[in-house]
Amino acid sequence: MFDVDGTLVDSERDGHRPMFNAAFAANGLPYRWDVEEYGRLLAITGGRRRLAAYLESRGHDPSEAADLAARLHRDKTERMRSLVSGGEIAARPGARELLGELVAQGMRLAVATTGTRDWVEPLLRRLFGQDLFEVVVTGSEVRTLKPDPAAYVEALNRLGLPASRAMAVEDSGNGLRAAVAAGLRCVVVTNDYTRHEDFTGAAAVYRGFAAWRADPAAPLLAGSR
Ligand code: XBP
Ligand code: MG
Repeated sequence: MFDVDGTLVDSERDGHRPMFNAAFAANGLPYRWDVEEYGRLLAITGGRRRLAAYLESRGHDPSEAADLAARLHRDKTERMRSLVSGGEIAARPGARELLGELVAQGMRLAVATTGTRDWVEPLLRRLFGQDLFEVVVTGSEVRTLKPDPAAYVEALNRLGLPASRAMAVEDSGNGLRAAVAAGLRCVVVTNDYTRHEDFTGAAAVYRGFAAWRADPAAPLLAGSR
């Protein structure tokens, strides 16, 4: 069960972040998130929640912040869809190869993300094909986002599997906590934004898919334990 943002794709710094900034600009707002500030804001999962929390921190009252965040997020989601359809978001190196190896071993694949379905679905279709993932649960279908386990619980339900028969792959501490709270073992594949986070409880931590695939003790490639 794979996370998307930061895991299958490096989508945050040069994908979502500039699209949030374009939405600010198009709506006449002076805010711009640089690489560093966006990294701190990633602690709040979900683009709309992230926007609302930020707007409140900039002095917008909570109900105005919620409305404005919803409007900005719709705008940003459209921009993200265009980025995806323009082929601007690539798979992380080695991700496609790993997925192919897992399928060849007869594993069933799923996605559990807090991202919005409107851009997640076209992205997965474009990068990995229509039918690779048997189940795709996005942030649009669950009430609570990671680190809450809801997306993983829903994905397990749709797969019809207990957590003991599945495994999660994540890039972040929030994602790891969501997976562990759902009872899943979790491999972490870090990226520049997450490599210093606390991954206590992970089954393994790798810097990338190449490192994972090269590791003879790799938990999934070695079969389920
Ligand atoms: C990803 C998120 C998402 C993206 C932006 O977390 O938190 O909110 O940053 O996408 P994870 P949306 O990788 O743990 O799923 O704007 O569509 O929410
Ligand atoms: Mg992630």
